[in-house]
Amino acid sequence: MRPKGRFLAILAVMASLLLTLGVTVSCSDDDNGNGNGSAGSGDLDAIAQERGLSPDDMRHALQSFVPPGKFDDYVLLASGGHSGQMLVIGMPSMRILKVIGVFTPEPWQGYLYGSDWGEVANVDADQANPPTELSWGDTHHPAISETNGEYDGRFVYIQDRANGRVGFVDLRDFRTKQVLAIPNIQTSHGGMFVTPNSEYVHVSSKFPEVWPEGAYADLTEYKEKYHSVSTWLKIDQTTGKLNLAESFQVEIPPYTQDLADAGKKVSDGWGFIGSFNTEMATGGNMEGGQSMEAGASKNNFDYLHAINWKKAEEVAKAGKVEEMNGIRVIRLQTAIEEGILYLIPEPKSPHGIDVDPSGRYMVVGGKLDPHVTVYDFNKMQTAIENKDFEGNDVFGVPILKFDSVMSGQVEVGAGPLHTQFDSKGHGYTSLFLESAVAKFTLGDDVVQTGETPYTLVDKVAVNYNIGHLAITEGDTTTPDDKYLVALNKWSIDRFLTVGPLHPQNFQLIDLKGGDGGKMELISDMPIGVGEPHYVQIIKADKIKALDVYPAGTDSATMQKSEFAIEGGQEKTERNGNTVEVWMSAQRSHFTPDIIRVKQGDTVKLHITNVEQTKDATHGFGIADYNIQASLEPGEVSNFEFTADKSGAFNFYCTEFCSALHLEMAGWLLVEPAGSAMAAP
Ligand code: K7E
Ligand code: CUA
Repeated sequence: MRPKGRFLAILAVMASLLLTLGVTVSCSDDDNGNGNGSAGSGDLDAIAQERGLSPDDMRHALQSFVPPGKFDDYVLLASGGHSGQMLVIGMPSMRILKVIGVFTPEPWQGYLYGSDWGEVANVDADQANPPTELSWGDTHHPAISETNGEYDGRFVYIQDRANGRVGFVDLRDFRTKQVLAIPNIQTSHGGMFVTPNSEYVHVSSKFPEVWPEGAYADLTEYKEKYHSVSTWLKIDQTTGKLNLAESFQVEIPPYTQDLADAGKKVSDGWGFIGSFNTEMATGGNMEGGQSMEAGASKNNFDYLHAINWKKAEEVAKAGKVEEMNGIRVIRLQTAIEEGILYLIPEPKSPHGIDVDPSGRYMVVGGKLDPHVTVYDFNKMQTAIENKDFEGNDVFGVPILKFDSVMSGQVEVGAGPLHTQFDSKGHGYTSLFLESAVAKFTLGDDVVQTGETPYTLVDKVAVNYNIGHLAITEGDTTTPDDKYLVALNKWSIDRFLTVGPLHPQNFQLIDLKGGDGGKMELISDMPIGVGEPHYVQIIKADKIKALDVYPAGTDSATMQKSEFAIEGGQEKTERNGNTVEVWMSAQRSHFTPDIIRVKQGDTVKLHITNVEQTKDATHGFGIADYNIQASLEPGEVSNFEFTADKSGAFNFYCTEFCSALHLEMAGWLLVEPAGSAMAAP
């Protein structure tokens, strides 16, 4: 049994916590509550006993609890993995606030269900793989826009690992505004990251692709015909959209490029990409060869790629590029000659590469090596100046000497993958094999706690098989040192069983301010979709989201829609075989509520939600036509479809908007072709 004294001590802590929140607490042990809303410690004791909660459980509950009606301090933007979505989660409560369709149709938002959102995904269609044919993506790494190295809460980008695309979500309304198929890339991994002033968002290839894009070449021609690139997509500062014409790519060797990160502060202007498979293995375990897994793990070192993007930008401006599929490409030879690309040896099947808040240290985890390797950007610059090379790779790219750029190695544990940082000179590395987070010190110029540089100082166990991890404001120049989230691939026995496909698990860890205190795991959050690879966590007050759209907004452009109407301006017009309807939606009716067309007509529908009341969202779904839209207050939605099926089709409001919501309905009457009846 638990000692009662410990319980009372915890209760006293809880009482003082509640008092600071302005809650009246009676501390008398025998006050069992009197029904007036104040809670006696005796109540808490009894509740804990009854529910089998330990003092630690109770403390953790208080650490992560956000009372009903109160807001979270942070917003966590998570990839949804192969669900193709993005998740918006409040922190520390870990309550899901929104699921955003990015590469996947999302009926709740009417995303890719007939309205003009279809255009979002269709613009910039890739030549080889038109995104229209794709209804899934593998969202990996979200990247929040930055100003001076700080998250600024304007935009977020996320890449599609599977199909080499990038999605842009506007944080004014948390909706996808652009899906761009990146030219000359088939699969992507290295990214997303934004440069410290959101000049560019970076994505590099995962596996190399045959060039010209879409051509065929056998794997025997891998070295010659398969190509990789590092892509720098220009961000329009007003709209957040990506502009291909002002973007550029740097060709890199056909290794398998992995995670990437942007330089910051002292290293601003550079980007870093890890790689594996410098062996250029192509598999073939049924063709007399080795599986990729074996072939790609032979070398003791792969290469960290260092790219001088500011120089690349100048070289692109100077026209030393090839125009390929709508983007300027700096070919590999040019990149070498202009000093844009350098390689740095990284040990044993490396994975993550992460740049610390000072911009001086680059940390690489080696999946098969218990160490993290820390490189020093200043040493790297000196080595480049002194041409301190150990030679060139087979493509002629200079390789810097490992010992000249390495600053320290720390034995952190089994299977190090990714690293985050606090503001006090610590790195936190996820240990996939060990299922733990290791905390260690960086170089002595950034360690602010008196601890010895390059030593392991703390470790916390997680459940189980952690991939990424993220710290509040983690990828900025000023991390918040408050919480860390462990993104675990397996949950095994942590939740009720819901079949063999177990949820993934986010675990919230208290960082104790990043100084002396031991890290502490405080809550679990099962994730019911995909594999949420990576997250970024931003202070909630940095996001300035709209409550309602300004009247008549086209949410795809965030401008006033040319089709916007006010109440009383509704109309229907016929032009040849096209019927165009300007409709309004308002609690609890559509006007007009009957649309009459002939089979085969083209129907153009413009629906304005004329309400300006918070949360007065309507939906618009038509039976049997696969059409569904979300009409948020002030929003205009446009549809164009062919009325190819005759019949009387009910349409209705799909959001429970009012007491008479069920009455908010109407008819699409499609008269059979050739019938004598005359639709207006
Ligand atoms: Cu390590 Cu795709 Cu970010 Cu996953 S990558 S873990
Ligand atoms: Cu409008 Cu329900």
